[in-house]
Amino acid sequence: MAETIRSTAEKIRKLQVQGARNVAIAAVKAIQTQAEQTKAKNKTQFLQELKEAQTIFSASRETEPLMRNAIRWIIIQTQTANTEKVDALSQNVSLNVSQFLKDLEVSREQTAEIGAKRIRDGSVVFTHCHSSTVTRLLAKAKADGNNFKVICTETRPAFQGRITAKEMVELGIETTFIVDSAARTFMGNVDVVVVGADAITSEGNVVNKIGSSGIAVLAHEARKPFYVVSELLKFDPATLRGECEKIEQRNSNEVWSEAPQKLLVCNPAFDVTPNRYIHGLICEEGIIAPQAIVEVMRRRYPWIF
Ligand code: RUB
Repeated sequence: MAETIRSTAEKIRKLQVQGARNVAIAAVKAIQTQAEQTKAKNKTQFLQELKEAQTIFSASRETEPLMRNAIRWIIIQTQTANTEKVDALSQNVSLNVSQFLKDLEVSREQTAEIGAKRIRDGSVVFTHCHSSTVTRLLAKAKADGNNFKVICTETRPAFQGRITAKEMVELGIETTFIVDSAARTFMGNVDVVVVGADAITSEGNVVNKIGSSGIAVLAHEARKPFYVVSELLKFDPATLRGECEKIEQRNSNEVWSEAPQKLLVCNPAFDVTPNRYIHGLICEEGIIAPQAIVEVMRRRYPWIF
């Protein structure tokens, strides 16, 4: 097993690489390096290496279908490649990884282009955690000449909201940083809520950073639109077959490292926002009802089934 696979998986596990998109990108790049340095003697061994990497990455963070889908796509391309030669297969993986990264970038640009139109001049935008897809959309809205304010949560326990806050300040967007539990206090002044996604289920429910579903309920109560901004490839096909998306449980030390012994500290990383609280899913296809996800995936990404 190439060292790069283990070390990248470790970085992902420790949140040194954060956010669904960055996680998937890091994993496929490591697979590209592994393929370039392969010691496999034939196609069977080459595929075996890819499958070992798949197992290691899938275990590094459980709630990351974009990473799983990306690796699966690379394996399918390798299985169906019309060659037995290891050199050619290695080159194939390299090309497929580059193609995947390019497509992911195009999806994000299309998503930003579409979603930026929902960020009106003079409005107040609420976001939670750090989603590179959301911050790209906000950067596009700003570049389009809209002046808007952002409210972002700190996002306990790992404070990923600070990454969003820094990015917003760098973009010159007036930003207010609040503790997670202040969300309801501020919701009345908000015009639109935008959050990212880690997983989208077959029912169109969305798994995102813990706290997202509570914010969705608050937005609903205050009659503010709650949008999810996400690449379609965060859809998890296993949910169509009846599996429930696994919710990663993180180390309790992240919440309270010196907690009294015998205290049970729970630290789920994500929660599920039911589709009824989601105004729309902003993705490369356009703004769609989250319930349309299976139909859209069948048309755009049939290999996923
Ligand atoms: C990050 C998080 C982000 C999504 C989407 O959680 O919940 O909203 O991953 O991010 P964590 P992106 O920090 O635990 O990975 O749009 O960048 O894929």
